[in-house]
Order: sequence, then C-alpha cells, then structure tokens
Amino acid sequence: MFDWKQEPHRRYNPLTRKWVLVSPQRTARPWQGQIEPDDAARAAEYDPECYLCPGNARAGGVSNPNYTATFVFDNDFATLQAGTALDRFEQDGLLIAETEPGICRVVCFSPRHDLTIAGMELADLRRVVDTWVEQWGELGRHPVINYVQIFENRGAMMGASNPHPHCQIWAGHSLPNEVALEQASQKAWREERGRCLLCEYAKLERAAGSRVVEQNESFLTVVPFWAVWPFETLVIARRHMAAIDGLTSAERDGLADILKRTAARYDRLFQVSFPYSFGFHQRPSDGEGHDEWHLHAHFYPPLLRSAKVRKFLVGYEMLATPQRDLTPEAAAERLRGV
Ligand code: H2U
Ligand code: ZN
Repeated sequence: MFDWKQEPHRRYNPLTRKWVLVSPQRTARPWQGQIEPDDAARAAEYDPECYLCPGNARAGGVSNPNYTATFVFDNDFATLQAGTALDRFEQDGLLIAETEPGICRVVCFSPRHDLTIAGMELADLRRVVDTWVEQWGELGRHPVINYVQIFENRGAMMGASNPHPHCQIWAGHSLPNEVALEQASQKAWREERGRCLLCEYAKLERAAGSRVVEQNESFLTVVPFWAVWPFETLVIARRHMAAIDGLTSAERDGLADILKRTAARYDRLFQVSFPYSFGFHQRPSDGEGHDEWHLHAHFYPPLLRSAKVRKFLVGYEMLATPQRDLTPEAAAERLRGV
C-alpha cells in the first residue's frame, strides 16, 4: 500500500496541466520550525518619505491628493503604454515579437501607511473590492485592452517597493502566459465534460475538508492539491462567475472577508507581516462571454519554515519540475491551526 502522506509522488494541476513533485518523507519528523518574530519597527500611520501617502509628491513632481479611502493613479513608470501601435515581427517562425499596448495603474488600499489587508476594517476592504470591480470594468472597455491583471506584491522579499498597502493593475492587449494556460484547461474541461472545472473542484474540496483553510458564504480558500509554494492558496468563488463584475453586493463583502481572514492566517503562521504575490484570474476583456472561466485568486507566499527561511524555485525546479516537501494537506492544517 502506497502512503501518500509519507512517500514521494507527483501531483497534477488541472488548471495549468503541469505537475509538481511532493516529497513528504523529508518532513516526516514532527514539525518544529522556529518562529522568528518580525523585528522590523512598526510602521507609522503616515510616512513623509512615502510616495503613496496622501499629499506626498511622486516621481515626476505630481502630488497625491489628500485621499481618504482608496486612491488610483496611472503608474509613473508604466510597463505598458496605451499609445503603442499594433505591430508584429516574425522571422522563420523562430524570431517572433509583438507590440503590447496597455495601461498600468497603482491602487492604494488606504491612506494609512501602516495597514495591510489583514489589518484593514472590512468596510474599507469592501471599498477596495469595489475599486477593483470598477477598474477592471473601465480598463477592460478600452478598445486596446484584452486582459486586466490585478495583483499585489507584498513585502520586500517579493520585490514590493513600498510597505504602503497597494496593488498594481497591468491591463494589456495579449493574454498573459498563466492566464492562457488556465483558459485552455478550463475551456477543454468545459468542452469535454460540459461542466466547470473550478465549480467541480470547489465542491470536491468542501466535501474533503482536508485542504480547506477558510470559507464563507461566497468564497472558499484552499491549499490546492497541486500547490507548488509551501503555503500557496487558491481563493475560489463559490458561485460560478467568469469575472469580478459578477459578484453581488453580499459576495463583494464575502471577498473582503475571505481575503482578510486568509491574510491574517498567513501573518499568524510565522508572526510576521507575511510576504506574498496575490492576484485574480478571470475572463479576458476581449468582448466574449468566456463561460469556461471561473473567478479565483492565487496567493503565492515564498516563506517555508519561518519569517526568514524562504523557498527558492531553483535547480531541479527550474530545469525539471517544481518540488515541495510539506504536503498541501499538512500546510492547510498548519494554516487552520493559527
Ligand atoms: P510595487 O511596490 O509592487 O513595486 O508597486 C509600486 C509601483 O509604483 C511601481 O510599479 C510605481 C512603480 O512603478 N511608482 C509610481 O508610479 N510613482 C512613484 O512615484 C514611485 C513608484
Ligand atoms: Zn505611505
């Protein structure tokens, strides 16, 4: 009899159709990771040096208004530009390039410099959700935009340039790699089985329970069966919808609630303001219905054993297949326990 909790195996990600190697025998010993509290000084509510705080100057001389809730502005160092002409270059099928028009924005979640999703009031987080819905709709209606990616890099370890709570939106002309992979899988599932991949997965996870971290009426957070990062989670809308504009008012509150509770568990796990990359995946804004899409979000946190010990995706993982020691079930249990 094979012991899936103790012996090496691989697991399949139906969203990307890629595999991950799981080696739980390496963590079979009881888990005794040290907890190193964050020694960073607590940030102030307002930082005169912060380019995101209300009233402060940004690069290029623009000053932020004295905003009191959320605040959105065009990224001063935008990766993409709306005026880029559409063009394509190809040589012998080997050298292929395409122009990529787009729009990049920054969304400040709060005027308070010292808050995080975990620490914000639900009513204020609800305003952030409303801002995401508005921005997603507005940018998606722009004729050149076909996909709107909302994402947050949190913590210096993930390359965030500033602790002020904020996210970025990159809205572009093409379908990004990860989104294209997930779209192809969801479409194939829909065509072959006549059902929605993530509706079925959410149902299965709720029944199993072992990978569930948080749930409310509208959303479910699980450590996915195929997680690559030690404490990676997937936040799935309970009801089928292709994008964030399908959320009812109660579901928008539900999204604020599940994000706050999921982020708070991360912070408690290693007693640190947990770093992560977070973002939504949803239907493209290309004018089609895309009923194959099911709204969800990914948290990809880098931490492995403590506030200071992170996982690197290197070596075998760069050249062959990603690998993890801790099983997703064990990771979910630890997150449920804090
Ligand atoms: P990150 O913390 O995820 O790096 O996001 C901060 C963004 O803010 C980054 O994309 C932009 C950077 O280009 N930015 C401005 O638009 N104006 C500034 O004055 C500084 C930073
Ligand atoms: Zn600030």
